[in-house]
Amino acid sequence: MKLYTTKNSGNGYKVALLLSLLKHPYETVIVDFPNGEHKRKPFIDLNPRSQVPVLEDEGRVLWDSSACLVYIARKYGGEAWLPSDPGKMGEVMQWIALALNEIQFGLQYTRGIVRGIRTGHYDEGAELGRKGLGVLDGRLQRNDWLALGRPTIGDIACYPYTARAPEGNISLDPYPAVQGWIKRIEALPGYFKVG
Ligand SMILES: N[C@@H](CCC(=O)N[C@@H](CS)C(=O)NCC(=O)O)C(=O)O
Repeated sequence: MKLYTTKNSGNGYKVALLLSLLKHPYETVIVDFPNGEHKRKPFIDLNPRSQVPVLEDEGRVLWDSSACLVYIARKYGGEAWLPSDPGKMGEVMQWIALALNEIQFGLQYTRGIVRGIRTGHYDEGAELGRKGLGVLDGRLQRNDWLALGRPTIGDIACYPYTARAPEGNISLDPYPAVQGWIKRIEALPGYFKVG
């Protein structure tokens, strides 16, 4: 298995984190973003969106962190990280939806703007990001995990850019339940810190 990513990609890190929690071996391929490797062939043959992460496994190529998490969880994680029961699967996928909307276009993008690697409207992103944090905090005030009472790929998808929100000047102080959840994720066996 090969994971195409960059050193600082929170989306690539989601995939690496699940593989680490599952103790599944893989090879990391660093894509040279500063030299625009992701915008040219052969990389765009792997992902026409010019983005990391990309996963290659047994001749299959998948782009998007969520697609990679779903694939790995179902293929190598048994029923633990994404159960096959339709209702339970739907519960997990709700949180993936939050990761791909409020968290990506809110927390990921505001962090990118602050770090100078992305242009865009900071205030709009910050508002969306705080909306996402409010939803997470509301859920986590009464639950240790986002779905099913245990860690799932919903937690993994939401974790990296939530934990890094302060790098986008969005404080986690108003979200104590989110802070407790971050600590629980960081205590999971096999967890490793990004970078
Ligand atoms: N929804 C995608 C977002 C992927 C994404 O934003 N990747 C960033 C790195 S973290 C990237 O490759 N950016 C380069 C670009 O968009 O040109 C996912 O979850 O994989």
